[in-house]
Amino acid sequence: MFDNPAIYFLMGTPNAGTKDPLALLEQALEGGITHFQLREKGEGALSGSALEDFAAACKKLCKAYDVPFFVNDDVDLACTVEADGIHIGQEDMDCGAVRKRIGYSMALGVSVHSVKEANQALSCGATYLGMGPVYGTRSKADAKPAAGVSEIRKVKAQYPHVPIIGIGGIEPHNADAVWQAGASGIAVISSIAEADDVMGQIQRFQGSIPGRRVG
Ligand code: TZP
Ligand code: MG
Repeated sequence: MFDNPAIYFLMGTPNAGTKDPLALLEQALEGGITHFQLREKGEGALSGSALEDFAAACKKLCKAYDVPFFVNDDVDLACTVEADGIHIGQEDMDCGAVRKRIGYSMALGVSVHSVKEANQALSCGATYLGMGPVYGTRSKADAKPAAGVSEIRKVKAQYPHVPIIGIGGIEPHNADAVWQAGASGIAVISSIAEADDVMGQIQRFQGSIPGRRVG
């Protein structure tokens, strides 16, 4: 699931602003994102059956592009829509309890900030680790201060085969440090969701992948 460099797009309806969220997701899929996570949070966030319907529509679109569909935090929703994976943070459900609930047919992503948290997440059978915020971010209200890439480097040194996805304030022009630290992918909300040219922006992210630089 993370064999190739990942451009992992996260979005909920509030991130789409004035754009149609499903049209935005489709542009991102068309542009070449490799993973998608529904992260429905903040003012105006959908809930209940509206959220389930939206999640099902996102999953269907992702399936059409053969892109794995993840749900943030909400294990019930992930199970209801039969997501390909769930992503949880340190403040969410205990990762061991989540793994027990979802079994091994679903991928499990866990946000970690240190080798110690990585040890814990991997002992729960985490499929990949999210690490950040690398840079300052406007997209997460309770984000920790920007951490740079030093912890990514440490976790990578300890666990060279575990996929690490960097997140937080990542733009095409600052993605290089994240790849160089050993990340298997970059996770992005605003730089894709708010782009005037979503497909062009994804091309720029693709160009940041070492060995795939353009121009
Ligand atoms: N976790 C750490 S930073 C972040 C999350 C969910 C938000 C990333 O959004 P953006 O807009 O790409 O900085
Ligand atoms: Mg969370």
